[in-house]
Amino acid sequence: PLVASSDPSLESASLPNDFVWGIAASSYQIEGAAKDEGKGPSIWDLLAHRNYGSVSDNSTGDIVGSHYWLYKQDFARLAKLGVPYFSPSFSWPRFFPFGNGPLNQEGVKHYDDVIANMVSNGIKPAVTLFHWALFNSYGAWTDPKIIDDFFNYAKFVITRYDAYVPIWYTFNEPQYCNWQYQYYPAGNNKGIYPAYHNITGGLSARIACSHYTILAHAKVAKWYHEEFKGRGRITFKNSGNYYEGNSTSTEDLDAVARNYEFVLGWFNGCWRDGDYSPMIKETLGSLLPNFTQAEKDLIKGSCDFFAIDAYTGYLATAVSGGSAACAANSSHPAFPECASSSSLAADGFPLGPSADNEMSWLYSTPVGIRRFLNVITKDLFPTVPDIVVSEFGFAEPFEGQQTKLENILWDLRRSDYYQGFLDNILLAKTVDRVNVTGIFAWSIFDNFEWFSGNQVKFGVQYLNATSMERVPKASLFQMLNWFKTKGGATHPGVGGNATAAR
Ligand code: PNW
Repeated sequence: PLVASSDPSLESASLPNDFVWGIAASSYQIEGAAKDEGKGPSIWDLLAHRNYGSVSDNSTGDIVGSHYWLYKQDFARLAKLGVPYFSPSFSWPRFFPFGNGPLNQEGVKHYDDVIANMVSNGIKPAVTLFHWALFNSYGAWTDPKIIDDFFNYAKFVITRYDAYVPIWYTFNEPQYCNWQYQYYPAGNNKGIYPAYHNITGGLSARIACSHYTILAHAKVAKWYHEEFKGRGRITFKNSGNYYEGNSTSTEDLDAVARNYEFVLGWFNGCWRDGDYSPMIKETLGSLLPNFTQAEKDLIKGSCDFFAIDAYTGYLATAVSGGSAACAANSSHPAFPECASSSSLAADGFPLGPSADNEMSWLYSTPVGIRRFLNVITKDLFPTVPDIVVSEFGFAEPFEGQQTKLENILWDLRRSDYYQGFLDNILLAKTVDRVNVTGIFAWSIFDNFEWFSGNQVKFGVQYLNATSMERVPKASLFQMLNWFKTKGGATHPGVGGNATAAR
């Protein structure tokens, strides 16, 4: 039911030339060079190496595509192809190997060159400060001490590169320190975000991690707004998906609302009154820490636009016993979300074509994205001025699972997903009048996919992990052609200079 069909209004629809688009990635997932040039160990280095078995194929991010060494080639190709934006993340332990101690000059020099090279290739950076690359010797995001460490790192990076970076994201998907499925069933305490592999997780850790993440974002954003007024924009990347009721029963609609509040409402006080959503406060009661009035003032207004990594859509169903009963009982297994979601429709069929087998959460549901943008900007957070889809993407089978390279390069399921997704973004903008101002495809080439390692391929380029060669897939040309037809930002040509001003 969420699969795209052709829409006559697409014929004439087009994008303005300030519509931001490009490709996204994250440091640990593409850089490799894990032990090189003074970088400290991050939680993912530790997890992949020490908690053997955590990553399903036992692979690590030690090498991946060696973007750390090959960024010049990567940017030259993006420039040739006419991609106007690239959204990488920087690795905190490359700047501060021990989180908060001495600065690593080799890391600084590296990112100086990365920014300079992007600029000279005419590519605008949209930089994420924290995409789960974190040195951790204490409780990470469950310890309030990290707020100042993050602030220190963020201040350094933003001060150094702000002249070249129009978009800053403090955090990638803070929802990940929180999401229920990372911590249940009990015993699965290998959450990626706060280095839970050595901390006993559970609800109190989720609550602490969310709390300090929100405060750290707000602190950085406030400083940025004061220091660099009018230069660029700052926000964080949400993770969230579209929900529709499995039926129109009050209980199922309540499950939709609970899903939205516990995923998006938890973190987005910046668009409301600086506080947690009333539903969260009511459900968690005294388990939830309070923000002081000064903190609420800091949080409110700390986001310049709404960014969301939105990949797919689900049907929401009330949990057994009912959401209200669950919310009143903190020992209920589904507490505090008290909602469940499914990617199967009532007839038992998936809502859309499914992705690679390890990505059980990912279905191609492009109509969902159109509706989701409407829900976020009109119902949930009406004060949002504009929304950027900071990641979308689709996984396909890997070599070995599907041995023919030609089938990997001729990635028809991904191409179909891209077409439907982009069309529905355009419809949301032109027909529904949602102010969507940008979109980033995940990812530049086949990356290290966290717990799925090398078994899941999201790239718009195939990566030959032996030769390091990148080969464009059909979906990349599909996206480029789509923007050629529909408009959006264009690449300005090469020749900029990012060293003079520093
Ligand atoms: C994003 N979901 O995570 C991350 O930002 C990337 O690092 C990652 O590689 C990419 O998506 C693909 O997985 C998500 O369950 C993980 O809806 C899971 C979900 C959404 C985003």
